[in-house]
Amino acid sequence: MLTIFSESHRLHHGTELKDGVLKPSFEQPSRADTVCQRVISAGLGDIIAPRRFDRACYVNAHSERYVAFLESAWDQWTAIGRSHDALPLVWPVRDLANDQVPEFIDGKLGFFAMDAGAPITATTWQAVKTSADIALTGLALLDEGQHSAFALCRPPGHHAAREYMGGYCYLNNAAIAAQQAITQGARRVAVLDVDFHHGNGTQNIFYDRADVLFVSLHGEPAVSYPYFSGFADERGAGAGEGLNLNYPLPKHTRWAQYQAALVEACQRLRAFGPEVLVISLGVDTFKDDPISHFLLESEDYFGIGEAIAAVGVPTLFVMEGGYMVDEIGINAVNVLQGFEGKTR
Ligand code: OKP
Ligand code: ZN
Repeated sequence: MLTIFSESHRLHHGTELKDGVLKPSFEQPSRADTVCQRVISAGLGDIIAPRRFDRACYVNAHSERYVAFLESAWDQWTAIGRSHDALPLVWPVRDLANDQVPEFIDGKLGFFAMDAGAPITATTWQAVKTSADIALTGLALLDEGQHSAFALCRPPGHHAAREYMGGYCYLNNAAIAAQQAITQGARRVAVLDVDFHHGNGTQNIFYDRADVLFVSLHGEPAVSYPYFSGFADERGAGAGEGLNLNYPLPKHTRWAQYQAALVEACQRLRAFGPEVLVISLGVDTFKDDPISHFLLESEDYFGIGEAIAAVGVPTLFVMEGGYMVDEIGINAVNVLQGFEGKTR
């Protein structure tokens, strides 16, 4: 399997609030480098650079005004003399929600964000754009006849919705690739999200769509970020009714319980008959992950790959989460090797 990777991801490293204190984010450059090293040491296949794509490829999954905001936020932030990471501090909750984009940057940051977990620095946009281009390059490889590809994206994308960033995510790499497949003529595309956290952004983008099935396995919202989505009764709307499937799982979920949900999810994916399958590949379901609370072991990740292979569709793997442990490389590559038929 080919891997698409760029060192441009290192242009992004930010801060986040942890226990009420601003600290370096768990979402660190070393993550992608660890996974890349494992791709090499495991002999997964060649590593190639991303191609460049036009910004029009990000619009459709996202709105024009949101992409324009991401491109210009740092300049607006520094124009008034600020130099530390740009972070929002006020949000349009429930009764305050309307469709007016504020003029001032502090208002814009809140309007286009779900939380304070997506800091913007001077070079964030360059890294974010390259990450989306990595996913689009992976999709192009499937078009050109590859049965699978690994888009080693960083920053991740699945919390980014049509019009907001959050949870370390800016552009939704997996959704952009899925949308590109549709734009290029696919009638049905499916996205399976196995990151520990609910892929609220991907759900948001495709919620009313009949041509894209979204399926997510994740920690139950009562105790897991992002807390306000990922419930089993969120099943899609309008033409997309029944085409959004959430599998919330309890704290301390282990492989047997996870596998049962995954196998059922994969049957649903297969029944939909997609022409392309996009996987939001997070490995923060691992037992030692510092911000999550499932208990998967490294060898279980082969089983995730096997279950995905059983769907029998050309598959693009898009890297999402997995934090601060050496095993993120092992676990991500175990999924890819499990998909290729290697079992333990
Ligand atoms: C991104 B991805 C929990 C804080 C949560 C944001 C987590 C974003 C996860 N103590 N902060 O889905 O891996
Ligand atoms: Zn996650």
